[in-house]
Amino acid sequence: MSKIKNIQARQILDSRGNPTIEVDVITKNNILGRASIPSGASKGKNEAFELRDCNKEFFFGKGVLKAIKNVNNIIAPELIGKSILDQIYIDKLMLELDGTNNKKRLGANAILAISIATAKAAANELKIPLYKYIGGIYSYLLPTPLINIINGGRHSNAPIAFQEFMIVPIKANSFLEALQMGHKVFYQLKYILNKKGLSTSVGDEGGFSPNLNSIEDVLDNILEAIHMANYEPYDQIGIAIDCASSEFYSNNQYDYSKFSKKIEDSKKSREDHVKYLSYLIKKYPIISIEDGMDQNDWEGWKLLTNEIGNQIQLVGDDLFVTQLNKLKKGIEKKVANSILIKLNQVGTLTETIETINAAKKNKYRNIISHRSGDTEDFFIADLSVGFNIEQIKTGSICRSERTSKYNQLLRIENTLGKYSCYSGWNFI
Ligand code: 2PG
Ligand code: MG
Repeated sequence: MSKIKNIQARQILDSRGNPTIEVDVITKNNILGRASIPSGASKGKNEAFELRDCNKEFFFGKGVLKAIKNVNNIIAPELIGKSILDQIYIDKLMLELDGTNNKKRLGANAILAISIATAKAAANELKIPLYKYIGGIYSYLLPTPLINIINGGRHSNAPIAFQEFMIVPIKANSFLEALQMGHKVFYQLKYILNKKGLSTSVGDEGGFSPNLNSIEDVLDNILEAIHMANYEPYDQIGIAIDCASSEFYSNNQYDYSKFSKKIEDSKKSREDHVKYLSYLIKKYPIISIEDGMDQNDWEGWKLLTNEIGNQIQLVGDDLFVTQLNKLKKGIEKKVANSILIKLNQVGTLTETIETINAAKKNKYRNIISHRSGDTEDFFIADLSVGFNIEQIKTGSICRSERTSKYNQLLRIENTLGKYSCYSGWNFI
């Protein structure tokens, strides 16, 4: 059984050009596991702590040299000599070393980089694909991608209150076919926007960020693209949105005008905001809404879930921050019916898996997710297949940090061959 020989941390850049941490875990047999950590722009308040240097002279304070020091000086000496296969033990040991409830001392970015690099080194050591190391021999499900095509909110400077508009290939025979469907709609949309003289430059997650007039204007354009691509809305392609409501909730109001100065977009009470979402799902083929309500507006979440929770997928992102205790509260209060899984919201692989399992047990759907600032690391692709997770949200079909995940899923599908299965959609 191979042991950890060395751990090395360094600073690299993420897709927004901001610093992030990369860690190499090296075994006695000189086998390498390497991981880099993404970073969010619209972060949940209760996310695990991302340690940054806060030195304004160095990358505007975003440097991660303190996190690197913690890896090299505090964590590495404790882990060297430990078995590479003891993932749970290694994760728990790091939690003990940190000793805080949100990883504030060592940094969730430092801890998670080691956690993921450890799993990768173990898979490499055993010479088995990562997804099989994580999930075992019954890992075969290729997730349905929620493909980002329009970026608003904090992810672009388009005047659109909601953060993400995605298309969901519902009926496809394979992951490859699902991507091809997404590709077709994406380029039809580009054509439509071009023709209207609107910008086709892309936002942080690779979706377009055009100067459209309203949320409904966005949805109309997407619908037009789905039709032009010759797909049946609902039956073949659905729409998913991430309102990222916490970003525009203040003083008990949902203030759409924070990102949009258009006349239609105004301040809405909790009740009116729910009514509007409920109106949107009647008018458009929307099958999933993420963060429909603010992260602390549990009353609003209850209202929304009672109103439309039996019709569509309601996903808690900022609400649950991938953390077991938050998910448990949601299950208890019967709010939302799905959870977004972002490893760096919680900070270790072990805790992430605990949350995934609790969601499965309680019939909440898991959606594995990237962050808006991401890297070329495609670990989440293997994680999703490893646990047969039905959906993945990993951006548009352009920008290499997004396509790296899709490409790994294509590799896995190709390797599994006839034993693979495309997830599709069976919610309603
Ligand atoms: C989200 C994510 C990812 P961020 O809100 O779901 O799309 O954005 O990484 O900025 O939190
Ligand atoms: Mg979100």
